[in-house]
Formats: sequence, C-alpha cells, structure tokens
Amino acid sequence: RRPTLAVVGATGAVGTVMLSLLAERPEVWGEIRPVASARSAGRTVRVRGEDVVVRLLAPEVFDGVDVAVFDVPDEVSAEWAPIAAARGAVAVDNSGAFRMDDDVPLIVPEVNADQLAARPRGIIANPNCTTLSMIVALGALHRAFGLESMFAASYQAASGAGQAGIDALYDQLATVGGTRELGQTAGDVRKALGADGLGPFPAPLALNVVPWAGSLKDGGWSSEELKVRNESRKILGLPGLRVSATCVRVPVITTHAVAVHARFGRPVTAGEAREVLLTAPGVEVVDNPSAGEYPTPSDVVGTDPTWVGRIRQSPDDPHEIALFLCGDNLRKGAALNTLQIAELLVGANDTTAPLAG
Ligand code: 11C
Repeated sequence: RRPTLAVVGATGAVGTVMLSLLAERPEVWGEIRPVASARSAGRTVRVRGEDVVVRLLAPEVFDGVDVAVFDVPDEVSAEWAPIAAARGAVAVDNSGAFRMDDDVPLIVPEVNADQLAARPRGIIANPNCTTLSMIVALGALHRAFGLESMFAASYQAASGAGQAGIDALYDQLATVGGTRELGQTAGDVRKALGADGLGPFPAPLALNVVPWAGSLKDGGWSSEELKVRNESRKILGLPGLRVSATCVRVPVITTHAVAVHARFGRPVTAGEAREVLLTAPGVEVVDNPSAGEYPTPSDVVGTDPTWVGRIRQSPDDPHEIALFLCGDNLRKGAALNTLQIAELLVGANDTTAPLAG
C-alpha cells in the first residue's frame, strides 16, 4: 500500500502551500488527510484535485498515518507531535518547538539527510524559514571550503508572519500606496495606518522596513536572530560556529532574502564559490550584475530552489565570500522542505534531483 500522510494545519498559510505542492509532486502518498484545529475543521480543501473535509485534530486522526507533517504554532506542535508519534506516525514538525532538542534531528535534505535515521522521539524538525533561505547554499560551500564564521542580514517577507502578515501588508499598501505625500514626514505612515493597522508587525511595513521578527531575547537579540545562529550550527554540525544575524522585515509578500558574509578556513575566490554553487543540488545561480541579473524576491517567488547572486570575494579578507540569497519562505522555507523530509522517510525523495526553477 502507498503510505498515508496527515497534514496538520492544512488551512494555514504554509498548509495551503503544502496542499498545492502535493498536487504538483510525484504521486507518493495513498491517503492524504488534512487536519486542523476546531476553528477550521469541517471546512473543505482541495487535495490533488478533489474536495476533502478537514478533520479535527484529535488522537485518533493519527491512526494508520505513516507521516504527519505539522504546520501549526509552537504550542500546538509541542502538544500534538508527541501524540502523533505515540500513535505510530513519524512527526515532521515545522514549528520551533523541537528544533534544538538533542533527540530530534533538524533536517535539510540537501545538507544533512544522513541524520534522519536517529530520531528517538519519532519527531523530525524542519528549520526556520530564514535559516532555510540560505543554508542549502552555505552547506555546499561549507563542504567545499570549511565554514568558520557567518554574518547575515535578512530581508524577510510578510508571509513569514503567516496569513495575518500577508493580510496586513496588502491592507497597508492599499491604505498608503497611492498617496504620494506619504513617506516624507516622520510618523506620517504610522498615523495614516492608525493604531489597528499594524497587524502582527511592531511598526508600519508598507513604505518601510522593520528591524524585528520574533520575540525579545537576552542581550537585545530577537528570537529569529538566535534561531538563525542555533539552527545553522546544528544543521551544519558546527556547534562552535560564529554566527551573527540581524533580521529585518521588508514590504515583500513572500520570499525571504539574506545577505551573507561567510568566512572559510582557506582563501576562496568568487569563481571557486560560483563553481561549487553551480553544481549544488537545490541551488540556482543568477549572478551577472553587468546585465542587471541577480535574484530578487518578486522574480523567484513560487519556485523551489535557493537562488544565489552577488557572489564576491572580500577585498580585505581573501577567506571571506559575500552572497545575496533568495528563497521562497513558504516553499523551501517551510512546506517544501517538510515534504522533502516526509518523502525521504518513505523512500521517495532523491535529493540530488534538480528542483523546479
Ligand atoms: C518569520 N521566520 O519570517 C519567521 C516565521 O520559527 O518557524 C517562522 C518562525 C519559525 O517571521
């Protein structure tokens, strides 16, 4: 029989992309079971071209399930992924609840698929979308040259904050986008949006950038910045890697971009880095600035690979390479990586195969 897949959080921003990916990818699964909390259970979603009723999240929903993917908030995963595992499913969790658990592998198939087998809790974690927007390319460079440190600045899309983030940015653009006087006086955009117009963001996102994602942690770091550090270390198997990130929200609907300065154990030319990236599975290079060619979020949204451009050797440090990367935060950054893990679990994923560009 073909394996059964449960999609928990099937009606959310990531769950919706998951269902559309399932319609595009090779037929691996027998039954696909959409599941959601009480708010969305009972609704109908399209699964491989057919209307299927969303089942209520309950222990019995995992009976007979081989793999359960979770695209839900941390606290929901923390409670329900162990229940799915106890009922015999392997849980692949896209929340932050288990990523740093020593007994839970944190997997990016192109980088560390070899760690998939050791999963004593029956749970596998999927990284944060910002980490995922850069780690496939960084993993390939690390294999070739030995990564020593990494400094990153992110340009994160509104959909990283879920459907509420998407809705807020569209609403804000509709409110302020057509007013040519706005954006020229301190506080005018904030005033035009009103106190209720910020959505899940701490400051206006339309006509603005916001140097914040997640919650406040020690030392003034955001949780998002610490996730980039801690998750990169775990995925690359480099517990002492020096990583420093500044995470910034920009007025883009979907696709995170990251500027990375990476230092390696030996000198690396831009040509050598490009050579490695050109053959790395899951990576596409667009790097011809003389023709105005580099990846941008609106040019790559809805595609699978990690896109890389602006590959430069530091003029002051021959060991350092600068890059600009883009990755669809809902696809490779979330649903696609989760699904690749699920496919690996049932023996149906060849991570060396090229992804759709
Ligand atoms: C954002 N990366 O863009 C976050 C969303 O740890 O899975 C995902 C948070 C996470 O806001």
